[in-house]
Amino acid sequence: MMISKKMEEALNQQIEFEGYASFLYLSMATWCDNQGLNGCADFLKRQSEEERMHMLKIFEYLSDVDGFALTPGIKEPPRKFDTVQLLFKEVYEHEQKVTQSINKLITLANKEDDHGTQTFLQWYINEQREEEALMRTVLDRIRLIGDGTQSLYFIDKEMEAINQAAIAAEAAGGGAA
Ligand code: OFO
Repeated sequence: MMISKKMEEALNQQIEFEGYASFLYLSMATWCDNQGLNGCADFLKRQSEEERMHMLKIFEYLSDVDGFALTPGIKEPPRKFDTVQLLFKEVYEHEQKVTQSINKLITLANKEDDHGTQTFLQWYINEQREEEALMRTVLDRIRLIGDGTQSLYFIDKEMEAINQAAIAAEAAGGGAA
């Protein structure tokens, strides 16, 4: 099976998008680490690894369909964030953008009558549903904790617990949390 140039180009853009997400979350992890928020940093490092895996999956797919995956130049993500609460809001919004981008890819695959790519992209649809649900849980917990004096301590503890639960779910074969 050979992929159309249009589809190849769009998947290469997605490679860049996933790569940027990986760097963005890594940069966020570094900032959290610097603020002493180790639970948040570990959560974001795992998310960063996941995004890298999403990027690599497209490399492999393009190679399977006789396409050419381009290694993107990734623009530097922000280094500083206002608050940890706003940082996680940004993660959620970024995930929503990724979902929109996957939806566009599926629309293109439909137009191109490319059933192979449509099937390949189904994995990303499920992944995005899980990621958005996870990030909504994170935002709900942060909201419930509120902004009392010890809120950063409790947010960090909560993120550590969410991260451990995600690792356990992955180990049990439950996919991305
Ligand atoms: Fe790959 O964008 Fe999130 O999961």
